[in-house]
Amino acid sequence: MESSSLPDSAPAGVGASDSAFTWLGDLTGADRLPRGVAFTSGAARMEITALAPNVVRVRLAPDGVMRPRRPWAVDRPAEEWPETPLTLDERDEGFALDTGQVRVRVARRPLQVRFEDREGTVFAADEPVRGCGWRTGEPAGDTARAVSPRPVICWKTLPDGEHYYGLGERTGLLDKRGARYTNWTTDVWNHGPSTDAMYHAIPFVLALRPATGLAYGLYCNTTFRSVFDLGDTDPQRYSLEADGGELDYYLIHGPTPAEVVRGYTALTGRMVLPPRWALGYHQSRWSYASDHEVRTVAAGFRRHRIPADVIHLDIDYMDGFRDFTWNAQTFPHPGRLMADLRQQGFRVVPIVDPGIKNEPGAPVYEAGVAHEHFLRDAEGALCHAQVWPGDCVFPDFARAATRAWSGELHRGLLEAGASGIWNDMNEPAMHGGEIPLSAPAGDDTRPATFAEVRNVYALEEARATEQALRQIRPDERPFVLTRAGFAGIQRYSAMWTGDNTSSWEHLEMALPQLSNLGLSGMAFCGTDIGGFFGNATPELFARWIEMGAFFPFARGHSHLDSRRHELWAFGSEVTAIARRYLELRYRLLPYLYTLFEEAAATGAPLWRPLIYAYPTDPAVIALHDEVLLGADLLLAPVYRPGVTVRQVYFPAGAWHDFWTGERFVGPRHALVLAPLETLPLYVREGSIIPSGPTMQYSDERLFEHLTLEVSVGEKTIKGPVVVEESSEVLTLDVYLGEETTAAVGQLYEDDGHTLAYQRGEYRRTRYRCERGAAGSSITATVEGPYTPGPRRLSLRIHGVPVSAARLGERALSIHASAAGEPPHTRIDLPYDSGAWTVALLHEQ
Ligand code: MIG
Repeated sequence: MESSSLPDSAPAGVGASDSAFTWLGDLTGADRLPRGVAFTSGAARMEITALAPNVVRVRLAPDGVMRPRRPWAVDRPAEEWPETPLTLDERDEGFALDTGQVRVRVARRPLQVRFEDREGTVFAADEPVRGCGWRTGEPAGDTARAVSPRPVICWKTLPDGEHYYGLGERTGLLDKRGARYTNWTTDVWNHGPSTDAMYHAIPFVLALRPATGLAYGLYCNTTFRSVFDLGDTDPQRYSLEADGGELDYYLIHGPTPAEVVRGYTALTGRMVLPPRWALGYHQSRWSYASDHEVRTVAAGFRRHRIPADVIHLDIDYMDGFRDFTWNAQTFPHPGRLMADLRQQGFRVVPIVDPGIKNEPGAPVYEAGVAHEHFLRDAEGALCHAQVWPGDCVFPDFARAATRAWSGELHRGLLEAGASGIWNDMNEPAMHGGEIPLSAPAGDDTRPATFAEVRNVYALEEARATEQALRQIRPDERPFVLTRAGFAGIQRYSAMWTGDNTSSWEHLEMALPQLSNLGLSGMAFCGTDIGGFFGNATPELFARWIEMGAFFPFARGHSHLDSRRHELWAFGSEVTAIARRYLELRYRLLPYLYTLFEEAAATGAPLWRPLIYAYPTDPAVIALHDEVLLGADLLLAPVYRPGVTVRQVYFPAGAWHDFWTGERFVGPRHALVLAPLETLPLYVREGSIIPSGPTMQYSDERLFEHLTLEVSVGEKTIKGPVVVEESSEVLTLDVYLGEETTAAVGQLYEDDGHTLAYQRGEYRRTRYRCERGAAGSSITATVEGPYTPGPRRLSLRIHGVPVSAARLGERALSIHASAAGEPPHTRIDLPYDSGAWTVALLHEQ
């Protein structure tokens, strides 16, 4: 069975002609609310409230009745946001609500809304002719409309020079202006640049006007199927449209893209810091079919000395594809297998699909039926359809009791030694049957139909899985991987972009796809490295692993009919490239981990399109093929066959070639050499990048408190390890240059696997280099009680030749860079005392 054959049960498109809609009329009343104002227009009611100075919510109920709160995506109730001062001003032409950062103008005839920033720049203005409306007349006859309350729409003016990003998981290029985007979780087989609905549905768009640097976001708060029309039907206006009966959107003002993403993730949540091992390389294939095969793959990594941390088990580990079972012939001793792999530094993540085999007599099925955990249609019959185990029934994850029940079913897998869980097929995907959109779903306290719940099916499943991991192993951070999702999925899970293809187009697509996911709050994302369908050529695979080594989520995966895609399957040249780039990923783990902490704290993506950091630069509006990893690394991957030269755009500032040290001063374009083994990679001048040793897996060589046991006769004495030549080295690369007077960097550290960091058990070290005419000084300051293990320190100064260095009174030896390294001066400190200052004398 192919997922290709699974029908897409999405109803035919919203987006009817204007005549089917009634437009909001004149304002007839206004009442103060705790956080805003309620306006009326005949029977319709519009509530405008402020959650923060830059976050404003607009709700419109055509019949005047506000629907109960749906906490699926926005799980933080309005009352929990801090007080936001709001001034209200009433004039002849209408009302003005002012948060200090945003002014909401409400016009009377007709009732319309527009926003202004402090300079008076108007944005997200209701389009004068239509504005907000709702469908009158009969539903179009498809199931969604028949069962959901009437569709609603809001048209806004689309100014020249405004560009659109985000929208979750999207194919195609970076800037989304000029097309329509449906938000409806779909198993899309063989997707390509013009595919619309994807596995993830994230009804969030980030708008940017590069000319003025104004960015704002619109989150359409409906889990019903919804559509953004961003200048498709009319180049002068855009719309948000939802099958659900209430128009509900949050406007998030920046003015920077970073502030928009921060506001959007304040609303929909942020990730829990993942365990550090999840930042390592993951290896998967459909399917590693036996204990023996898994061991062989694991051994292959160590034999080829390619770093990796995780092996995923696809559906063939199960007995007849039944969740929570093992195939007794092919995986006779799962506990022993996982324990042995752990000895070699490997974790195991098995797949779990939502469908439970329709199998009277089987315990999971019987328990699910007895406690009403499975979805039933409106007539009360169990919904069933074909998935891998055959005929299946489907848990209603929108019910708390079902989540708890399903979560508990994971105990066996986790106790046997699984480290995380992979949720597939959760759009949900099935064939030969469907879950009707009229099927009742959700808790008794929040009854809904499947029309409202389908989009959050994966979100709620991932939530159940994440809760299970936390409950069953309270000392460990959860790791969940999901194929589908909705706004807020970042709270529970990492994601991958589903079934891509081993083609150059799909490699290219990964760049904007992951960029837009990051802008949509989903920082922990990646594509199947090497491509899922089909066979990668050695060249394609080499380019994919070069790029994929920098994916926030780095996993190789391939279809069962494809040729082997393990990293050593393409000959020695590609094996060496895979080793080179994954070794680099592992060396950069201190930098990466610091970025993950930033994502967990602020929602900032790791994988950033250039508009994120350079929003006023017109050259980057549509620049889809370069990305920033954090603030300091610029990647310009090659994604075409036979190409060994590419154009790179350098935004403002100076950039150092990571491999050669060549310096480029932006803004400018340059042609650079990129032979097969080279991913053009640049470091921002003014940065300090922390890195660690090369490792085979993420906790092979930790900067941790190791204890040394010395046996003296009968007695064992325990004590801290002394810093010696063999201790690990933390490297700080300091990038300076002619005009640059300061460089800064950060290192975040904690134990890497528990939630103790949430109670303050971490250390943040801030590095700052001040450059004078004759010399520089580099200072490290620490915050937080966590103490990493003893280590030496290497400072590598790029861009300014150094002739002498001191730590206090102590002269430090300096070393020239070796041949083949980018030119720098290395200064070794005997140990890292946490807080320190090193003085440098420049070569005159
Ligand atoms: O119908 O579990 O996207 O990663 O290997 C196909 C088998 C089901 C789809 C996933 C893919 C996985 C495959 N699954």
